[in-house]
Amino acid sequence: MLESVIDIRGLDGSERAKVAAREEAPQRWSVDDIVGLFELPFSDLMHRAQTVHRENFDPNGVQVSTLLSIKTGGCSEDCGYCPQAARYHTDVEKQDLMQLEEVLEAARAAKENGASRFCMGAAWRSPKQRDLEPVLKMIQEVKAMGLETCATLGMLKEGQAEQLKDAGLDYYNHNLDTAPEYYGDVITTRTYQDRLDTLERVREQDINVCCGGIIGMGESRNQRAGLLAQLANMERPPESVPINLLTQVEGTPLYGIDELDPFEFVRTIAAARITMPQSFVRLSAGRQSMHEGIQALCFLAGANSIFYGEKLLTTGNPEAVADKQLFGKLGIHPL
Ligand code: SAM
Ligand code: DTB
Ligand code: SF4
Repeated sequence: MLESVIDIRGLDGSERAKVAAREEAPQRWSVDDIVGLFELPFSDLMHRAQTVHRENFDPNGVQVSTLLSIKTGGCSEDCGYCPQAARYHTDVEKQDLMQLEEVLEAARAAKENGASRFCMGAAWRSPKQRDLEPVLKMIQEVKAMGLETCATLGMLKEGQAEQLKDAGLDYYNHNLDTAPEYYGDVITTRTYQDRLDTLERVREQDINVCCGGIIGMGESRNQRAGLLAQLANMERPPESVPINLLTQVEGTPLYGIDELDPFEFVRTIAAARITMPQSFVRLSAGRQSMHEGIQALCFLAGANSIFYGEKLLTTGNPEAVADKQLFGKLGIHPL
């Protein structure tokens, strides 16, 4: 291989590390390779993640998205983590599809607060054509405000991704959630393959893919690595990879499960950064319960995107002022 004949004698430490990281990077990540990353001493893992991060991104820039739940609750699916599933008894109040003007008002506020992307989420298994049409209008108008647009509406049928593309959609979020072998323990009303099919439809239309998962659902380390292997080995890895820490909501089956050690979450972010060097890795749900120090470690591990604003879809997120202060303390600037 060409890289193996590079003479590293004249390089300084960080340059040598870059060459080493390039040489080590396999084309395809096996689950065992990724478990190997998780097993590294914490400092070594962080160093590798930082090296990869600095080769590919401005290390102090973080992309900022704001989420809005445009249709809430009453969902027919059985995702074991989700407060919006109709079958679980949670405090979420069902709300029909929002009116265009209300959505635009929220998008305007998000833009004023510094968000560059506006993500609209709907608690649907899959959008019906009569539901999709008003959403297409929302996408067109939000885009016209100069914001990037993202939507997460469930599974897409033939032709729906094309309509979203024509409306100006920049990103479609659809998560794999966990490793294939743990998936059936969490969701039974749709398959892993259904998710891959939707992602394929999004890709075919050249819409950017936002796809990640949830950590802390009782999965093993092997399964965390298995989720990352699925993402990293895609023909084109997702442009955006949300790593959510499970937000436990009373009434959902996963409520009360053992909490994940925060360092394991940081390790997952670092492994995502190393295996998907050019993707934005989003430190997604779970920040409200996370100490600032752990969030700082996540940024150090290569997370470079967050959700900003007091609410995610139905659960809380840190106060905007607190995030501004954190960015200030860490010298991070929004992208
Ligand atoms: N209904 C659509 C779907 O499932 O694709 C879109 C909305 S759904 C709420 C979007 C994603 O939010 C889920 O795939 C899941 O990864 C994440 N999510 C939902 N509830 C969560 C929770 N309690 N903690 C962390 N992430 C969660
Ligand atoms: C993603 O991966 N995380 C966001 C977004 N995509 C849609 C959603 C997190 C939801 C957390 C639970 C809630 O607020 O209902
Ligand atoms: Fe419905 Fe999406 Fe929640 Fe699953 S994650 S129950 S599909 S809203």
